[in-house]
Amino acid sequence: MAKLPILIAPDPRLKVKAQPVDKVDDAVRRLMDDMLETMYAAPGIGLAAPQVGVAKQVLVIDLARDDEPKAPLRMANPEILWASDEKRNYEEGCLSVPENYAEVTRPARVRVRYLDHQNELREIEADDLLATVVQHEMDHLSGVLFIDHLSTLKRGMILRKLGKARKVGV
Ligand code: K1U
Ligand code: ZN
Repeated sequence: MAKLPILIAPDPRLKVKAQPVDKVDDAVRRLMDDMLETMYAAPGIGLAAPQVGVAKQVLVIDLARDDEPKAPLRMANPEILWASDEKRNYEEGCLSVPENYAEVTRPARVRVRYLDHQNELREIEADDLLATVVQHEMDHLSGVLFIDHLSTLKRGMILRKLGKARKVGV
């Protein structure tokens, strides 16, 4: 497994629409495992392939706490089949928008269909934090960042801060 560099906004590769995979083969499985290693090292609770510069519809999530056994979810070509009318607000973060957090409103529950690491078609109903994180990661596959859900003013402030930090090499 390999730890991959994580792209930081406003990198244009974060705005690209990812392509579906034909099947989950050894190369996609390796990407999923490298993404998990990268996510655990960051540390984070989710990661989407565009964040490591790969424009493929692949994401990983692990919501297990430090004192719990690892519980990785590996998804390719995820699709939302159903979303609840009920909404949930959550203060989101993003490894590609470091040190910035903001409340985002999303459906509280979603049913998601995806290919797992063995190329098996699966469906899950996600609620609570899993619903938030899976929607955040699926946004990455469409070139959308959590800051795109904020006002133009707030997004501009965050992007300017990140631009300044990049110039001074923070
Ligand atoms: O960049 C990413 O997409 C990962 C992101 C996932 C996420 C977090 C919160 C709400 C929505 C999506 C992160 O993992 S940010 C880091 C983080 O939340 C965290 C890190 C260590 C322990 C617990 C949480
Ligand atoms: Zn993110």
